[in-house]
Amino acid sequence: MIDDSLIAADNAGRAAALRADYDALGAHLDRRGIDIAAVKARVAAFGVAVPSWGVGTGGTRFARFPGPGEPRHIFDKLDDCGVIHRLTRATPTVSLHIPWDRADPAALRAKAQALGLGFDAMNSNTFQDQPQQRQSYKYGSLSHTDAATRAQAVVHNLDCIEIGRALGSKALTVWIGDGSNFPGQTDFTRQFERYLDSLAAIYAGLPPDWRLFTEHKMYEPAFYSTVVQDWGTNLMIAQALGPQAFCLVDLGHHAPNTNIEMIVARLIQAGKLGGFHFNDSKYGDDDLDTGSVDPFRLFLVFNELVAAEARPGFAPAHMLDQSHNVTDPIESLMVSAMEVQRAFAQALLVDRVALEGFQEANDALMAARTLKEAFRTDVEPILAMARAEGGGAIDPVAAYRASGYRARVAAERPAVTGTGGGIV
Ligand SMILES: [Mn+2]
Repeated sequence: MIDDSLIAADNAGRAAALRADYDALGAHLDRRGIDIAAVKARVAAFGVAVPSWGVGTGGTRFARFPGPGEPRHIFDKLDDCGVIHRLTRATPTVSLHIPWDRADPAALRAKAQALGLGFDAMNSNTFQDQPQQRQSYKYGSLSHTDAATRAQAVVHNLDCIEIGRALGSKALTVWIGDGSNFPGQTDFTRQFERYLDSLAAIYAGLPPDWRLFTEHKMYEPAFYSTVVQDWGTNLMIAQALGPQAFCLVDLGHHAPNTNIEMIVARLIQAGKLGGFHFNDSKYGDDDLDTGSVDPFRLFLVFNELVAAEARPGFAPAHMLDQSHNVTDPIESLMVSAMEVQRAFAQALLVDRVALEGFQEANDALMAARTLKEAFRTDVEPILAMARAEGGGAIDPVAAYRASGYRARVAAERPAVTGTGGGIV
């Protein structure tokens, strides 16, 4: 799909400048007592999962504007995910959404293997009705007042686990749209109790080496209240279910100015941080590209993650979860994966011994300066060198545009003309 020779040709024109920049940064970091090769090795080993739905154009509650060459099905989506990983070497796994991606597991495995991809967490969908579905999710799923509707939603999640087992996945992320749109519409406590009962039934079906992730979301699609609205509720769920249950933090699902990095620290302290949905947000929700609005916040989140690395069994899952309405989704996902790597690399540069010293001495200015020194460092040569040495592109967007991939798949895949809303 992306010819090796094309990447090599594009890299050839950039290699000398990259080498010079990398060597200069290496000398600079050496003076700070940091081994650039060690940072590069950590970056090269760092992967973030791509959500299968991310390679399609998203939408808003107003409308969806389909782009050219939209993937028709999961196999097209895997092709697009393969391109992202081929060029960035940063996205080795794909996260599937059931039932959108339902297909023969053997065929899925073969396709993914051919593209050098694996499967990340499975995502269940009980927020929309499917053809031939007996009970409707209009008024909720796992927390629905009707027992048969709740049971149907539980069975769907167990089905997702079965599919995931066949694919080699090791985690289930439970998605719901449950909540309310009017004060008084639901009883907060009874609704949450029903949700916890349903989740306990799902948790009981979890293989011993799997993790279950729940994600808090302040609003949307229910705008008055959502069942899992904040990290406190999320932590209550993980603690009620047991040791295989963890909290997922979606950076966008917080009120503006919320101190997300402190939430991350709290969940780490409780031993319940499961992982992330990366994206960015200006006012609310989760639609903007990772690192596009507030890269400093992303860095501060990674600062907590790197600080927690020494904890036994600490292995958070990383996934992008964003909606692309005005860009080519492949380009947005490549740039976003690199932004995640950038924040990770910057966090690796924090002088933690010095930072702790300044904290203990109450030297606020020097503590803040220690973080800023890491954040201000342009780590692009490290990321680019890691990509190049891994067989990827020094400039993935440039190589992608030179490849003509989008025009090629647009010729193969029929144009989508639907005009419906399409938020994911
Ligand atoms: Mn999310």
